[in-house]
Amino acid sequence: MINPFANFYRVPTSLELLDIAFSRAMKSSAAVSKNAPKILKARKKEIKRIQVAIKEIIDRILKIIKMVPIIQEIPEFYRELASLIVNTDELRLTLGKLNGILPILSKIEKDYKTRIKNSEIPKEIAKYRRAVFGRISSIINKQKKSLNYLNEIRGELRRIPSIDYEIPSIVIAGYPNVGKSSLVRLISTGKPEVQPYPFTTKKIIIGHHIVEKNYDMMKLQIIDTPGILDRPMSKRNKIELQAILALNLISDLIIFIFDPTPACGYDIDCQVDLYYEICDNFSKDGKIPIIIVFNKMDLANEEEIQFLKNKLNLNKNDFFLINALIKDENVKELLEFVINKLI
Ligand SMILES: Nc1nc2c(ncn2[C@@H]2O[C@H](COP(=O)(O)OP(=O)(O)OP(=O)(O)O)[C@@H](O)[C@H]2O)c(=O)[nH]1
Ligand SMILES: [Mg+2]
Repeated sequence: MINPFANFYRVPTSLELLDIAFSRAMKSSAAVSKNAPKILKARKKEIKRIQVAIKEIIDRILKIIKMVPIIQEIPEFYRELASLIVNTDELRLTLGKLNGILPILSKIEKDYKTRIKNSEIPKEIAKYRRAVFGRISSIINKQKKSLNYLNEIRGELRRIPSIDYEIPSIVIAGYPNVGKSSLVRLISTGKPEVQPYPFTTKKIIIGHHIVEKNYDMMKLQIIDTPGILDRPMSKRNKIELQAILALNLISDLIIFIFDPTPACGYDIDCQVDLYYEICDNFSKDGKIPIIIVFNKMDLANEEEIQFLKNKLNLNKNDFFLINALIKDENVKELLEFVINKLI
């Protein structure tokens, strides 16, 4: 499904909104016969200006409101992810405020139309129109913050990746700095940043892996996630919680990556505890397979591998030992195993 925020385009500033509305209004012309009395011409001209200005603003505000999806109506993954990235309550409130000015604008239009219709003095009519423009300006200027806020958050929401619910998703998870993004780069079209320090990946990134099976081409989604620390859920930050969200809501299979060496900077016990937590919470009673990968085999010595293996009570065939920087036989074996589990 395409990211529901994909159509959240740039919002005009309050100044732009007023500029457009007033310049359109002043360029407008009312259809009135040449021979009509002066007072009638003045009424028609000013009423038209008021109508055009208010319609322009109402249309543009409605367009803004419509291009933001209703948070409660979008799929849970997007809803939860959006609420980790921005304050969705504030977003809802902001749209509500914008919506709230529409009836006020309509009422101003109605009130002043009546006044103009009842006036017999051309100067007074022009004064009424100027009064309307003044009221519009003050209403829209009060929305300056709201409009700016929408522009501030829209980029982040639009950058949420689109998930295809029809194709299998493999979530790569583990402690920070263990080599998750390196593996995603190696086996998919996704090109997340790789750095020798933790928390390089700060959001969910999706790559694809194409598989040929029985002459059919199939796509898998390979999902890179931020590193997660072994700590209570309530203590996890919004970056870690994005990884938890992917594990919980979009994984068909999880690859859990361990770094058996000291290179990642985190000790084995913490990584093991996190692994067990993920098994307990996200394997969905075994329906979601969790594949164990020991990474950085080029750095790991025999003792480090044995130590981790013993900690997890594993046999030789229960895990894959890889170097996430090289697509060698081990990585190919891992991929084959994963593909057979999924399709
Ligand atoms: N020697 C060696 N280095 C590796 C291997 N895999 C990853 N690295 C290095 O480990 C560091 C971290 O790699 P990333 O792929 O960014 O790790 P990550 O798990 O995505 O890290 P975060 O996004 O911060 O959680 C980088 O310097 C990588 O080059 C490996 O198999 N062998
Ligand atoms: Mg990463």
